[in-house]
Amino acid sequence: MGDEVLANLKHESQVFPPDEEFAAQANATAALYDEAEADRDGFWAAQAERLHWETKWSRVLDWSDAPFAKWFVGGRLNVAYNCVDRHVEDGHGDQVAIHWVGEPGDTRDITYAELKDDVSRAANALASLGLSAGDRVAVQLPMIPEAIVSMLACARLGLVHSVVFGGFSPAALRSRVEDAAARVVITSDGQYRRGKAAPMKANVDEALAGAETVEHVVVVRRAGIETPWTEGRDLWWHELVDAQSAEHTPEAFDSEHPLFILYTSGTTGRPKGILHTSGGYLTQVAYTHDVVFDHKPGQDVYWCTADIGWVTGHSYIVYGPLANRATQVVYEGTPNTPDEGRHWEIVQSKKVSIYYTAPTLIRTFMKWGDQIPASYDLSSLRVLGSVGEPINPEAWLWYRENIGAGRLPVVDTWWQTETGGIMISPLPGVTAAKPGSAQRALPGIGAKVVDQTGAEVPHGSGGYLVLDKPWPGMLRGIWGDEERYRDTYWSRFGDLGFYFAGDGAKYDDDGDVWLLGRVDDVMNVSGHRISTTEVESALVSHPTVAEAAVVGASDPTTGQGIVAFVILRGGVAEGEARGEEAIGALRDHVAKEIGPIAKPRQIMVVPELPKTRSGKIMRRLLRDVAENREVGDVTTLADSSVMDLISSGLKGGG
Ligand code: 6R9
Repeated sequence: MGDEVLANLKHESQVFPPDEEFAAQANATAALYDEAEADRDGFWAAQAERLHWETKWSRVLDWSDAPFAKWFVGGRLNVAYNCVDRHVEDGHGDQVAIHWVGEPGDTRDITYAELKDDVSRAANALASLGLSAGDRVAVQLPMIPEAIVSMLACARLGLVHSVVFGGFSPAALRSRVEDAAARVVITSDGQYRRGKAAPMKANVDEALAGAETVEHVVVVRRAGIETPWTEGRDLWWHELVDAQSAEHTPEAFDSEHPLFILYTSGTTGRPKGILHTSGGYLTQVAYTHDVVFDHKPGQDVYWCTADIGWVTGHSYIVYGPLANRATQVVYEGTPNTPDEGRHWEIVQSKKVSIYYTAPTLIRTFMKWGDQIPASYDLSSLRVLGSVGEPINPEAWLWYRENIGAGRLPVVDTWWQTETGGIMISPLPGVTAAKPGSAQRALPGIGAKVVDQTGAEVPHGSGGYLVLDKPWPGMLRGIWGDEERYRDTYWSRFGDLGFYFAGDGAKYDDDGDVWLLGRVDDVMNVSGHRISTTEVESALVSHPTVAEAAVVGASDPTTGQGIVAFVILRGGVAEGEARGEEAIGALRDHVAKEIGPIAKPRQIMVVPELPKTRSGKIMRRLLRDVAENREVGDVTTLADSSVMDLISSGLKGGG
């Protein structure tokens, strides 16, 4: 296992205790952990009271048919009513729900009262197409208000939405539409990306050629570009929706009524349609959005930079924040349009107080330079969040220092499409934060690090992350594939009943959890388990390195050898750093930071790293390069030309 090695790996020794003033006003308290431990069902019942239930549940959890859970059994609610109408009824109709910022500079402020009207009209429109509860609707839209309105309109009618990221190919959309047998697709004529209007509807048409289940395509006019049209099937949003009544009475659905399907890529084969349901999911996202971000309705301005095509957008743009009556920023475009200060300009002008983003973007900001955020007024910020991959201590510290004025709480939130909501995270105002660690399962959540046999590993050791107790936001299955659900998540540890997350993790000496990346990203060098993430962290902590990706390449003597791909920081002359000497210095630096065992066999300087559209580095492709193989399937890359750039750069530059 190499546990000794892990135990010896360098820990970031800095700890940041919570600010007293912050702690005094924090939503979370240390007592929550004990309360949840003493009576888990009672704890979750109390969290469910955050919502409006048309009929109250009779039982908190039914786990008798594990791994198929039922939460808040017998309860009935309408998810959209909880996210919109009740805030209007409570007298907050004039509060802004969404400060929308379009990429070209157009803006829209939408109050809760307006959102209620918009969602009601859209629900009436979908109902007029003959859709009824349980039917599936695919949504492929850019980050425009209609995306959120569409999701809520589905929820209001009990329709199951399947949002497909706007950057996905026609083939990817088609397989998702077919798998879910969607009856309607909602899309737009085009989308703005880096200052240009790119077609979207044309791709949808390509995807739908011969797709038999789709009766209608509803098209939002966003880019004003010429759009191919299929008479009878295609309908303009503004013609269909705007004409509808703004009155719509929401119907209550069973707590376990399906809310959405969201496809996520597995390690192999076709994407899995992760199924989420209503009452438990909404309870968990509302609870976590409240305690993890310390959200104060009516006071905070919240901004999650994810796209609604990913689970983070579902749970922390749409359902959690709206259930909690947030005022939030929704931004349509890329972070460097028109320039690299775009996010900070938005924080400054909208007075954003809670900012939630991904490590890959934080490292990009680092690469762009400290002077960019420094030239904006970021004093409205009070909580910073991170999600999507392990955040290296260097990026964490940069984030706190440069965005958080050296004092704001940073919450590193671990969770997955499958978990529905945040599972492991510090609590601001409660937790003494450690840069790079997600630290501890939230109150009500059970997580453990175990070895191959399922036995919990001692402090200072690593293994697999498992979730050992059911949780309200958990996936209820894989759409149409019960067996795959059992096999993928529940079979690894036999009868122990653990959910296998697919992530490696370790406990530090205090028992705090450090995520080490996907299990398939954990390298095995001479029988020692070394995380790609820790080597990446070490590399990024060197002043010449902006971003690094590390893979384990097969090696005849050691099993795997460590191969690193690095992007250099702006100021460093390429020729200079490419030299033998500079690469030697980086290898020594890693040896110094982690130990000689972690010294990369090879370091390659590259201009870009291959990333998926959600910003995850595709190490599989880098392994192909490291092992001198032909590069594999690049279709899920955000930019498929990146691999050519890397390969040609290596040939050219040696
Ligand atoms: C929310 C989301 C899930 C995978 C997960 C893990 C990685 C996400 C993380 C993190 C370390 C964090 N991940 N957050 N790893 N620290 N704070 O990203 O969902 O797209 O399904 O990805 O992302 O590997 O297993 P999803």
